[in-house]
Amino acid sequence: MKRILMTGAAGGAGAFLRQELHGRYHLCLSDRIEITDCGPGESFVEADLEDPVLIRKSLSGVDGIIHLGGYSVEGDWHSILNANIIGAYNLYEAARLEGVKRIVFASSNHAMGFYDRNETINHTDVPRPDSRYGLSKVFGESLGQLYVDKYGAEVMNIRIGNVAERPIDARRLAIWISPRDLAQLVIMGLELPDLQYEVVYGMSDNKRAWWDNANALRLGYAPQDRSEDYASEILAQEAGNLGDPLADRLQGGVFVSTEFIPNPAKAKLSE
Ligand code: 15L
Repeated sequence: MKRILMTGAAGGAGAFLRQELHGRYHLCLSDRIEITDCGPGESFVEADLEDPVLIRKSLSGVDGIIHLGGYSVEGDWHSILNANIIGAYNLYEAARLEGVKRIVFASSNHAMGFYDRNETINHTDVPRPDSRYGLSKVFGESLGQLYVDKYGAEVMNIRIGNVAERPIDARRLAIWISPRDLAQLVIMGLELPDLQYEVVYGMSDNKRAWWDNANALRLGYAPQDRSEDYASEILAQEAGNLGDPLADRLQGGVFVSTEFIPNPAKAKLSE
């Protein structure tokens, strides 16, 4: 059975993927917080992403990596820099040194959040990050491209929308991904023969999508779940909500409108 290192395994996506991937791989779970509920086929491994020596140790005997670690929402620059940018670099570098080629990177829709919801974008569109967090995901994706081109790594970047049991609001009707659909993409990233560098969108079969996920479908993705099944209930719940015009117009939602300066020329800049 393949041994797979899962960074950030104590987070929400990690919890879903642990359930979905159970029995398929031996999962070496790492996080800053010790994971104490390891089941059969799982073990905890200490690997702070900011500590290159520990990360290298955690990769011994590993066949592939699911990199979920780091900040999964907006944060201050220092935190994002250390956890997401330096952390991702440390992981890729340790993987190169240990000869671990296959990496599935949990990128995010926030790498593309400044696109309008009227636009349908695909894996070839240029990034438009909506936050320091989104910017760190653009860095992580490009880091993968560099390690593929220069060192022969094999990388799948999944721009995850929102993973949950069900979509939680109108925005998520476009970007939701069920745990089993996310697991399908992760398995493709770990097991597809001849993978070099691919970018796919992490969403289920969503009628209201803003993304053309042709690249994932070309690679064999066959999503099982559809957000539309929840649409009438969610839209009825939200009917009459005033909302935030900018967040409601652009794909990244409140990640776009947070700290947004409507008229930079006239704004008094604060530190
Ligand atoms: C993300 O990238 C976050 O990790 C997640 O917490 C959600 O905020 C999600 O995006 C989203 O856009 O809904």
